[in-house]
Amino acid sequence: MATEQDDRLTVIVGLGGTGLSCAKYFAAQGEKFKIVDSRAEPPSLAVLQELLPEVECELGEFSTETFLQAKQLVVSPGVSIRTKEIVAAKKAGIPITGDIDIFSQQVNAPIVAVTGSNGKSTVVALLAEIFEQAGKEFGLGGNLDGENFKPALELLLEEKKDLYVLELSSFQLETTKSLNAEVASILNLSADHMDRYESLDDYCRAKQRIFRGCKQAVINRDDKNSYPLESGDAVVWDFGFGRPSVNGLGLLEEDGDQYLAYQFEKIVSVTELKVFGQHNISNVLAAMAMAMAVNIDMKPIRAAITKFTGLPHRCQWVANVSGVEFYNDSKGTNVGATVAAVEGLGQRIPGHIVLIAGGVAKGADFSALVPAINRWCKEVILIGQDAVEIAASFDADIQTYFASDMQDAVQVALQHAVAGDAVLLSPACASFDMFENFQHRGLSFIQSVETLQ
Ligand code: UMA
Ligand code: ADP
Repeated sequence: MATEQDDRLTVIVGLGGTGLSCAKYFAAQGEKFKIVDSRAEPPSLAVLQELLPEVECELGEFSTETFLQAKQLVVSPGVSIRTKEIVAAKKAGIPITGDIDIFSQQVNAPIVAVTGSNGKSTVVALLAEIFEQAGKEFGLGGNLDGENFKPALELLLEEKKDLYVLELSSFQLETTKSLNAEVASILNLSADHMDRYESLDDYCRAKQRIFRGCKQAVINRDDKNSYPLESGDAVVWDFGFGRPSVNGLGLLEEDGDQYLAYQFEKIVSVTELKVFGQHNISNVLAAMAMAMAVNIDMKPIRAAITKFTGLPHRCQWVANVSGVEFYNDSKGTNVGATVAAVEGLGQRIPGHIVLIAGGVAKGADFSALVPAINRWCKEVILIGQDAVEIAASFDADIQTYFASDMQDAVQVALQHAVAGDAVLLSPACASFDMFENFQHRGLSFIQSVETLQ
């Protein structure tokens, strides 16, 4: 009996980097599709028109009719699946998917998958260094930015690799049914993107989807939210700051020195790492566990973790001006990240921190910053659209200053610091009120510091 032909088009929702990669992938597969974007001039339009001029694009306000006529919707992470037209399509039974879901169905090599509120990019960069040292052919993609930007489906258009390392956001996981990773981890969990989630639980549930169908899970002993709620029969590895457990990584003390260790075996001394702060020790332990889960020997792991100097815009040293150290942590885009950066730097310097923070608050609760500020900071300089709202959640005795721009913030910070202090840009906010992205904000900080010298 002949089956009815399905003439409906796959609809790609969003024409940014993800939408473009989906278009290239579907074109290569011979899949019929169109693209919709609610903006008149989406970021990847010009490239799409050059590469695939025949593809139909529907720009401007989303049309429910288009969504209801779709074979499936492939939704970009920047578009909420709670958008009313998508909700209507879902109700009508139209399948909703995303690029990571498609990737996981098509790939035939192991996936090493990393999510978490903070430390994702650092951990995948550590894994990349480890796999390079081990001579593995690997692909790296997902929620990465800057020079490592590579939507996952781009990886499938390249030569096949031994394994794939994916950095995944909660947005990408929302549209992923079963990732089936070889090894998956939620590094840590603290509030972020509260403008897109109803509650922390809701955000947590999106992150949990990383464990669906995984063979091995890497959990953070110090963060219960990193434990799989449904692990099935996955092998579990763990990491944390205490002594290592049976299948775990942790810290061992000997003669006053601290060592990163697996079970009873000391691997490297904390002093051999080039990155600083407890949060980075946690990141290194997580990367070690994930690499061990895919059978990488300790030799390349040791070589990589002692070589790794960290990524730009993450607690990156910028300059010393009159004895005051300047650090750029522009990627600190939520409260948890800024707490980690303040704690890490505070423990390292002889003086106090002048913190530069602020921007787009994303519905966050800034009172969680107060204990770290009270302990390590002498002043907070606030920038950006939500500066006043942020200051209102601080204790009245925290010194605050509202700066007009980055140059003003940096100048005032230097005036209020003394030798031995540090000025830290760690905004705990998104950047798009004043800057193109967090890299632009970090570069603006670096340029402003240069004018002080
Ligand atoms: N769009 C609409 N309507 C909307 C919202 C967006 O049509 O209501 C359109 C925009 O006009 C634009 C497109 O959707 O054309 C943008 O898509 P996108 O925001 O998903 O951006 P991409 O370029 O596809 O980048 C996404 C991730 N961006 C987000 O999740 C916001 C990138 O993560 C990721 O690197 C990329 O896919 C490849 O996987 C960036 C990010 O900021 C680094 N991530 C957040 C974070 O790390 O905190 C989650
Ligand atoms: P992500 O990719 O998850 O945003 P990054 O590795 O880019 O994470 O780090 C972003 C910021 O988060 C850093 O600049 C630092 O302030 C903070 N951070 C990094 N690792 C951790 C961690 N393990 N726990 C808490 N904060 C962290």
